[in-house]
Amino acid sequence: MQTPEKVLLVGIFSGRGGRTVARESLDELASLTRTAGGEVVASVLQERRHVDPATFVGKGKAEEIGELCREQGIDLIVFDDDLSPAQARNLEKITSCRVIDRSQLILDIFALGARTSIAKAQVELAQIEYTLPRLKRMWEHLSRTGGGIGTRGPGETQLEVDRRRIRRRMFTLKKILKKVERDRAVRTARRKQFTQVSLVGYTNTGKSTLFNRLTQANVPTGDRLFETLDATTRILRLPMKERVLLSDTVGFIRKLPHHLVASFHATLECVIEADLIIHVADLSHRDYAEQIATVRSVLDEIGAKGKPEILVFNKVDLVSDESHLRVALRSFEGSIPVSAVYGWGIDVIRERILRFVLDRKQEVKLLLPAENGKLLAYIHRFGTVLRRELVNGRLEVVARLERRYLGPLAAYLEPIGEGGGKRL
Ligand SMILES: Nc1nc2c(ncn2[C@@H]2O[C@H](COP(=O)(O)OP(=O)(O)OP(=O)(O)O)[C@@H](O)[C@H]2O)c(=O)[nH]1
Ligand SMILES: [Mg+2]
Repeated sequence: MQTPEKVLLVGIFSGRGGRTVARESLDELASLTRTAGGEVVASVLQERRHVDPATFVGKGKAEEIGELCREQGIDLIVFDDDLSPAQARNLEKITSCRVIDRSQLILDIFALGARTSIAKAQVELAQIEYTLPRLKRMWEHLSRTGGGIGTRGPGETQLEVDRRRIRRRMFTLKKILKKVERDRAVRTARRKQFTQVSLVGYTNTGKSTLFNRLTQANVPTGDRLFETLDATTRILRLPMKERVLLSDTVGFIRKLPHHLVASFHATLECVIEADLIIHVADLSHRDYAEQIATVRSVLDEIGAKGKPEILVFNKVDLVSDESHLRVALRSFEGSIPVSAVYGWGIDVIRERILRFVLDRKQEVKLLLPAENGKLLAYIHRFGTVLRRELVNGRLEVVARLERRYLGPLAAYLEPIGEGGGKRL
């Protein structure tokens, strides 16, 4: 096996309270680095009110970092915040070390983990969009500093060639992904009658473990950030003959690169289209509240704002401090404590989903004429048939349907029980 690259992490903060947040973010950057196969040797946290436009941390600090890299034999420096192409270039020059930022690291992890063709195409698109502006700056820089006869021409030509090639590739990838989305749209239209429920949450909170628990699926899980990069959808059977579509998908993280969010549209579609969101948080993580806030802001960003949400606190088996659990449940009203691994609280989730489904539906009694093939097919397609019985040559059906599907059945509605029929 290859020896892991030795990595130095760099973060900045400003003001009171800024240090704690930056420290948490740096801890997370360390997990990301390990996920990408690096070994974190040291980290530098600097207080800084304004970033330096040329070197981000300031020239003096950059030189200090360079010194540290030489002493510790460091191969790679990872900055916790986005660097401009010029900053990255200047830092590499001063430190004589390879420099990347958090976005690049996350893109790298996604590239490592992408297995399906959709995930691969999405990651490649995000990477290209990240690289394109940097490529331009890089070539501009080369042609400027190189200068003189004989260097400018080929440099510029090469840039044009590279750009053209990359743009062509971008076009192809977008076309591939469009087609995937079109195919999905057709499938979606077909399954529209199902209530769609989507598991979302910070990365590594146990979404896939919970998904497998609920649906007996076999999605890979693991103690790794961004284990899941695709979307998987299964039918979830509920009590009272109800069914919904449940999806598991990619997790979120703070400072998620915008290019990734944009190019992962196909994977995030199940979240955007969901009628209900099951937000999975990891109660054993000390930053769980901050993670919940991050997930909610990413949901806003992808256009899934304001959807009904059930908040689930997973991994309660790891929490020995009861007051920690009490505080969480009190701060987040309506949240459900569970353990996906031990199967605790799973029935409560099922019941809550069922309640959501039933709230949108209405139980009706219908008296159908003898010739009822089409009507019956419609009821089966859009509703849940609870009972059927032949009464004087006509078919009596008790079914549960969402109100929006009751229109075409209005003429056949019968009163239920004593209180008379439910009005439309
Ligand atoms: N102790 C404990 N561990 C859990 C529980 N649920 C999940 N895990 C572990 O947490 C890790 C992450 O689980 P996953 O299901 O892969 O998490 P995920 O949210 O799908 O993660 P990503 O796909 O990477 O975003 C795995 O090692 C699981 O075994 C739980 O209830 N208790
Ligand atoms: Mg997962």
